[in-house]
Amino acid sequence: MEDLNTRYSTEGDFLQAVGEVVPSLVPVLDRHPEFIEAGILERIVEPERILQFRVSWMDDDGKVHVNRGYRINFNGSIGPYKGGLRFHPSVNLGVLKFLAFEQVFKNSLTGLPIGGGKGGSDFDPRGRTDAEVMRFCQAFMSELYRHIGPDTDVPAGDIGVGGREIGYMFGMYRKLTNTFAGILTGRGMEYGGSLIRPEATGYGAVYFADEMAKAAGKTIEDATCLVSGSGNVAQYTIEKLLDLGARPVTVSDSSGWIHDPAGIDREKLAWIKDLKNVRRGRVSEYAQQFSGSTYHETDRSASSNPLWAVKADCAFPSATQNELLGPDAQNLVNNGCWLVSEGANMPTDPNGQSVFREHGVLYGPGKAANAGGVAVSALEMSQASQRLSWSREEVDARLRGIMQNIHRESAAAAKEYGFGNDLLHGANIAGFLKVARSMVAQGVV
Ligand code: NDP
Ligand code: 2IT
Repeated sequence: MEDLNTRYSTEGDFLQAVGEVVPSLVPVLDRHPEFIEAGILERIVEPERILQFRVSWMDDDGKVHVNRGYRINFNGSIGPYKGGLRFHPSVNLGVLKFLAFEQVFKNSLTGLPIGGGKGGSDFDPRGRTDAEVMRFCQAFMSELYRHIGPDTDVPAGDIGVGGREIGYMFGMYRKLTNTFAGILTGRGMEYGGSLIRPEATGYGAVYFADEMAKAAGKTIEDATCLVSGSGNVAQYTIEKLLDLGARPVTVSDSSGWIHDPAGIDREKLAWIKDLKNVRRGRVSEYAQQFSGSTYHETDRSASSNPLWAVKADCAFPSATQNELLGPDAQNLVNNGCWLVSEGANMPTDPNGQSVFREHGVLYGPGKAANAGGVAVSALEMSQASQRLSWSREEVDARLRGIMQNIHRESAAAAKEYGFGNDLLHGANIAGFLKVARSMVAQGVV
């Protein structure tokens, strides 16, 4: 950590992600001196390759813009690099390195043959027309296409990259290479996508919550639930919560959040999907649409987010990293919250994690709880290479099985290495072991 802190002192999110894993590995390295001899720890924190490129594009008024594009091939020892693309103004190398590092462990946990990668750009899609987004996606792919392939690296969506962007990028890849190949996941059903991929991250986060609750002799049925975000992950988290009889009462976006004490039902959820996916509006409109709900603007300089101070049983942070800090975790605990399942990547900071640990909150860390998205991406890759498509029921049953398995293996690893019921340590260890063994087997490369 000392070496990393010096070398990468400006990459705070990356240092935080590594810092959350290293303590879990201490007892593992004690038991496996071969990992120390093979320099696994020193190697696993360095990306195998980082690509950075210029993305030049023209807006609707003919003005030229330049953004930075990235793809990180973090660790390919158990399969082709796999992980999303994020388009958001906050994207930089430190953010993408944190996401790619997490992805290595997450992808290993799915039990499927996928290595870890991540990429994206500091392009801001907000307020851009479809034509501008298309030109940006085409410009981005006009460089990325040389570096990806079904057996090399298979990107997908993340913040700011959904079905529309995947479609535009796939079209450009096909034109440039004259091949129809499974080089992106999250594709439309008409051109090689998988049923349940759009739903998978949110559904998976709720399946994981269900597993945690059951293992503790509890249930999320009738539970009041806080959800942050209003994008892909948040929408399908709410949908699955409704399926299981829970009561979601909040959503948010980067401007503010909504509290709807009556509960967000299916009709309101359909309205949110249209607002965010079609009209691309702001959640503030919800309060005008549905009486009894309230809108609160987010104060970015505040040390806590009042969304997490709403009284509830369970929390599903599903927006972005470090959106749930120590004081937020304390507010949740004070109000009796007993379960947190992370749809987002690294939404809870280390202080928040300590509060959950101290108070015995059932805590599903992102790399375990949100692994359903990438797991179904891997199922999309399998279907694409077989040129077959599986039914909704089959993919959903596999997703459910994978989430159960991740829970079981993380819990078992925690116990085996002396961390009790701590799923954060357990997920880190279970994810690490498969990658570390593969790296040892493949020699010093
Ligand atoms: P979307 O772009 O669909 O939605 C993101 C949501 O989070 C929007 O409501 C957005 O608000 C809000 N948000 C984004 N950045 C911030 C910010 N800095 N502060 C507050 N709110 C913010 O992305 P996804 O739903 O796909 O991703 C959400 C999280 O889930 C991310 O952490 C992502 O890495 C993670 N994830 C996604 C997976 C997937 O399959 N898509 C898989 C696993 C994890 P606004 O509308 O204002 O931009
Ligand atoms: O963080 C993630 O796991 C994702 N954004 C999904 C990655 C993928 O390849 O489906």
